[in-house]
Amino acid sequence: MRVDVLTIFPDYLSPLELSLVGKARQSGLLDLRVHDLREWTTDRHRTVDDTPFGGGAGMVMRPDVWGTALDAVLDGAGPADDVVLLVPTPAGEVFTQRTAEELAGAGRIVIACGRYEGIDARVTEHYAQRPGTTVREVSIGDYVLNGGEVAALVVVEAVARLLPGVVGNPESLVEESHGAAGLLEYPNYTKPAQWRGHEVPEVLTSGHHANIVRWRRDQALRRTAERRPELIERLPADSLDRADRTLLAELGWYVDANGPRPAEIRTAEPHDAAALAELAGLTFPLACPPTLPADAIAEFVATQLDEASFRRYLADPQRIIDVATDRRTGELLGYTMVVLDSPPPTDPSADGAAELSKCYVRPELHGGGIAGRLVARSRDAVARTGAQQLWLGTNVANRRARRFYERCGFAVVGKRRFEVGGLPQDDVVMSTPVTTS
Ligand code: 6GU
Repeated sequence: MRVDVLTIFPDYLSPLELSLVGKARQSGLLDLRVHDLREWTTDRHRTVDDTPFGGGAGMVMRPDVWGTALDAVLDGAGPADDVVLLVPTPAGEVFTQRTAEELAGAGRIVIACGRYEGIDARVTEHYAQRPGTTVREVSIGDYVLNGGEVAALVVVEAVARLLPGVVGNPESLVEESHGAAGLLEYPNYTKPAQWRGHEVPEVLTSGHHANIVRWRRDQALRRTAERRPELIERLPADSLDRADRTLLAELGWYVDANGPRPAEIRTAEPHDAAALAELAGLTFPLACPPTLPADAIAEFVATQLDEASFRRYLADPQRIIDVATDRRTGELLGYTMVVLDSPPPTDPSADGAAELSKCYVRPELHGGGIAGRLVARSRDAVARTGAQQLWLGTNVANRRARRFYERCGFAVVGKRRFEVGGLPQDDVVMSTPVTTS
């Protein structure tokens, strides 16, 4: 690849003689040339700038000097039809790993480093019209530098290491921060295994490859959620497996068809009654066996899951209702309801037992970890009341629910009859001990 850099400080780019980029130049993978802009000045003082039209502080670089210089460099060696003219400026589009990848595919890059208040705007306007030339104004971040030279160093290094043969082991390009996975990279460790009292995470020395892969993925997700939450929001939904979603739920996210969104888990308030009734009416029928007539389900929904019932539940000090909502829109995503001092039918004399009477999540969000977080919160609330166990009944036919509760630590302890619209249904009773964590 051919790269030309134009600057009034050619020495600023001498670091590009070192390290990987220096080697790439020596081996011919990168043909990098640095030019002194002042070579194209014509006056005695080698002037490159002047005062801004319209007034204001600082100086602006003259278009005539830049025009002569760029014509000479662009018409020199290298492909004439696949050139990117790169202009570093804090007012540019943000330079990212995607930009670097795109530039690595260009035939040729010419970098025009401005100083002072920048280059006369007609220069980019003019070269954008040059056939075979793409002009890109790029910023390397939200801060101000004195000129484009440091940005040119950044761009050349980021692009050069993507050129075939520059990085010795191409594998090391695969799992990097800002790579295709869209996550920050997991932390790395090497010998010694003990250093100043700090140990290497045990999983990394376990030899268990699948666990190591999972641990690294968890670390990458945790770091990204903590440091760059906006990157989490850009993850495609289909790139996230169940373990990812469970972890993201712990970290305060839920995943819908569009990807992760921030969620909020809180105690329900009186104003939630209508949304609770709506969601209950939508989700309860889905938990019923297919043999149960629709009118029996409808009667149950109309008498026990209507807005008036939820108002009563919300006012009842013996009940704890928690909700998960979309943090931005407030939309209700799921809820749990616990009834305190409610012994299980399998053990009617049990003291201090609480019933997980409801746990429902919007069907399109099933498997997204929200229910697990809601159950964890209910369990904590129950623990604070001093209760010893949390139990629930779920229809024998609902194997999906049973598997979910098993993952939450519940075990089947017996059966019960549960009436829906006057029709007795077979439920399994599941229970979990509650301890303060
Ligand atoms: Cl590309 N140039 C200057 N002068 N300042 C910057 C920058 C570029 N990117 C961030 N700050």
